[in-house]
Amino acid sequence: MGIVNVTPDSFYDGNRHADLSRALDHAHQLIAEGADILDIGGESTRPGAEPVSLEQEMERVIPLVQALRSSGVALSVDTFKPEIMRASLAAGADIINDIYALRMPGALEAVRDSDCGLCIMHMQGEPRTMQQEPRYQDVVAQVRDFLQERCDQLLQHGVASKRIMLDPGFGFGKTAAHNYQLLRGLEQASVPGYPWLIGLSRKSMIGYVTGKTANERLIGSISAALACVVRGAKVIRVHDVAAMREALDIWNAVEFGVSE
Ligand code: 7PJ
Repeated sequence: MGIVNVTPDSFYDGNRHADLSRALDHAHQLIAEGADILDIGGESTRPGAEPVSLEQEMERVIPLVQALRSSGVALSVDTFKPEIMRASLAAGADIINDIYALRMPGALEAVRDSDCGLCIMHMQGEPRTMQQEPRYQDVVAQVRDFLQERCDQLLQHGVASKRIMLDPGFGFGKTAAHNYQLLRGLEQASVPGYPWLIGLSRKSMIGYVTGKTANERLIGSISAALACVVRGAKVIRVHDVAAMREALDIWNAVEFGVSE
């Protein structure tokens, strides 16, 4: 899953894809590099980021979905706003990726009657304040219990289980220690029957270990992503599609062999 940000204040590619044509170029590059899914986001959710208005998010996201709908890859929209969900699905989006796990009023109703895929992520608190003092008794058990509860809720509302992917939410209300405990315990944190989507591309948990800035976190990000793949992750959300694809090609050769 390649990340296409249309958020001028995004922490890594901030301002680079701020306008539609540049975002489109970026999207096409990620497709050429081997992305299977594009994740389009119009509001930065990095710690401390300012919220954007509904109108602004709409203007950023919907034209991109329309422009990319016949590009041959699945389109995911990273949003927690029900209005953006509805408009995205009407414009041709295939997946709704919600860091609030469809907990916003009206979100569940916005996706329930479509057949779109859903990414349900764990987050403690909310983006503005979530990194101030994250606390857990047992991060692995708490993430699992939260995700299990959300799955039960969605199923009760008539959402088919095959539509759902789960995400441990690296960096969302978690210290570096929590993030690595969670990564190590990814199998114990899983809810049986649901695939993991993971996102840790260039996040601070990588810089915490290497001491490097977001621009310098590629190798660390790929390493951590492969550790998630070993533990069963099926979708990897990344900025660097070509590098991730290459790492996965080698991973697949190791696990499944190569043709002669
Ligand atoms: C994630 C996300 C993630 C999912 C962001 C960033 C911050 N969606 N949106 N999982 N992260 N599902 O990319 O650093 O980890 S925005």
